[in-house]
Amino acid sequence: MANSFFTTSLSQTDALIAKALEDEAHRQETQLELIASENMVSRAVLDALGHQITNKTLEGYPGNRFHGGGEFMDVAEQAAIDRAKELFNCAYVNVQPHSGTQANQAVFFAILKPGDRILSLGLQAGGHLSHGAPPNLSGRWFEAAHYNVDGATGRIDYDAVERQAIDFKPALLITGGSAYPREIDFQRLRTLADRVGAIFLVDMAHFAGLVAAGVHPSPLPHADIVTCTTTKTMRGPRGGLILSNDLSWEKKLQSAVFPGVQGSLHSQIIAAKAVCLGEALKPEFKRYGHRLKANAVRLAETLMRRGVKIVSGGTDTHIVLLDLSASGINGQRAQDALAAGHLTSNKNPIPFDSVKPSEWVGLRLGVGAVTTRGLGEADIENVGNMIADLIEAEAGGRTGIVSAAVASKVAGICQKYPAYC
Ligand code: DSN
Repeated sequence: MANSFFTTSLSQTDALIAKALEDEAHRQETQLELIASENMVSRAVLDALGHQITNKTLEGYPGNRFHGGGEFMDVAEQAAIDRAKELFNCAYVNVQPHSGTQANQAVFFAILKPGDRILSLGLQAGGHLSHGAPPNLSGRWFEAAHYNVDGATGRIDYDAVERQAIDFKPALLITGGSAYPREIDFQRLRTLADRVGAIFLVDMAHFAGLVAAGVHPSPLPHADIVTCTTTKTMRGPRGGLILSNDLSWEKKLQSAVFPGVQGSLHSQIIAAKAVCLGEALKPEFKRYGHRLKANAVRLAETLMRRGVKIVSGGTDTHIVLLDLSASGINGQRAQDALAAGHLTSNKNPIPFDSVKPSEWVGLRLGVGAVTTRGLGEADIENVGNMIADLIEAEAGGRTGIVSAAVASKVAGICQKYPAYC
């Protein structure tokens, strides 16, 4: 007789959580997701995430585990490693980090000592918390300084970074982040790292999918070590990767992930990473990458035509960062106004912004999820106009009327491009 523990569905056993998941699915189906760190995974990735391989406990690496019964998980993890190597054309990959932040933490554990110096892109300039920001472990255990963008161009001020690096002498130079919308001059930073004797780390969490699709320069020929997530533009499961072309780092990085900062691996996530990396090797992913870039450019151009200021005057990635300082509303009000029109986004600092989130005047948009959903440039232009309408309405105290009209248009787009249902 079947054991009901294994056969009873969630909806039959836990009404509260079943309803929360159902509501979330409905939210995703009926709203347009514009948060730059989000995307939508394939049904195949979802299948792996929900598989009973989640039961498998393993420590160590394929072929060298601390527990028995790992032969099938070895197949999945080795596939993830091999596919990532092929995709990013690199010699070393670790697919076990539970997140991008943990990937960075493992790199620090492998190559730094407490108190060592880190130089990274500042948070307000688009950097990431895990690159030495004061509230993060990396900011407490290391001495961190941050470089900035040029106030006029919104792009990294490489001359200033050079002066700062020569003066600060970091052990680790980091670039990449969460809200920097432009391509980065990896070669110039590589040369600088060599000049000051620093190790060079590129965190490509946001633009990894663009690199994989061949529509963005790869940091791998330049960086000592590269980290990324498999979410965002990679449109895979939540988790991180560490990559390198320099095999002299391999031993340190392997032991820094396990047993350094992590214990047993997340089996279902690694299986899903393998699926996502396999998808990214297919020609369709290249087409996706091209559409992603074209959609981001169209969104930036549409908003600028409507008088919305865009940090750096455009984008080279999937990110469009709005500067609302002249609009009369802050990032939170813009986020709420877009939410009323069923467009999901997040308030964000812009360069030289306040450190208080409640005062930020930026709004970060990303086109990863809507591009996966199928929206093309004409749809994105419509969405850009809706966003401009909502910002103007919020500034003029008319959000209610405008948001109802936008929500109705968004409903039409969502019906035209259904997701999982
Ligand atoms: N770093 C956060 C973001 O970019 O939204 C989470 O990935």
